[in-house]
Amino acid sequence: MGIFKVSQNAFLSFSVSLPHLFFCLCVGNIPPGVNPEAYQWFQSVDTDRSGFINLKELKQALVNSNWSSFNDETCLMMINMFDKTRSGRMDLFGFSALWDFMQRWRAMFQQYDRDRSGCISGMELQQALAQMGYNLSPQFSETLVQRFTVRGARPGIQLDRFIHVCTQLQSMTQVFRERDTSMTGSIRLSYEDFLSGAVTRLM
Ligand SMILES: [Ca+2]
Ligand SMILES: [Ca+2]
Repeated sequence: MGIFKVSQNAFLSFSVSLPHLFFCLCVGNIPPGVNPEAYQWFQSVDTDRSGFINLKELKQALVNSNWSSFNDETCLMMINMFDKTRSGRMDLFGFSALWDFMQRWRAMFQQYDRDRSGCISGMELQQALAQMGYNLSPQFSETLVQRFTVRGARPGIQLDRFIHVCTQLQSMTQVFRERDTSMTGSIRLSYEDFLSGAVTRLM
């Protein structure tokens, strides 16, 4: 499954490891705490050589398994998550953290795409959410798939929207848990509390 247009071979060979020669050549420039492969990917994605990755550069670098570009919402969400400088773009350190984040979600996507169709069906999403610890109905998963299927495509969620959906679910669940102090599974919210939770947590 392709994920990145740029340096795709390097990405796919992650588990095989890159030639030692490359690491010997570039390892001296890599700051501590930055993944060497993230460092290499950063050089490819930072096309204007600004030292930062902006939304446009990120969007050009990320692809789904059907070769469609990542959607704007997911790219923006990821930049917001890893923009440590609060400047609307990622530096090398934020980008390295994004690399780890992408590795984890990509592996989960492949694990839960049980029929290897390249997208997550309602049933696959239901199994994924159950294994992630969510107690949600199959109907809820079907609703999510309908909501996040690209218009005109067959039902299913691509990697970008899978990451978006799961990250938003995590975030909203956290809002709920913070208020469900007695862990009863239900909370009372004022209208403005509800809106505040949505506004501050939905990225
Ligand atoms: Ca740049
Ligand atoms: Ca599938």
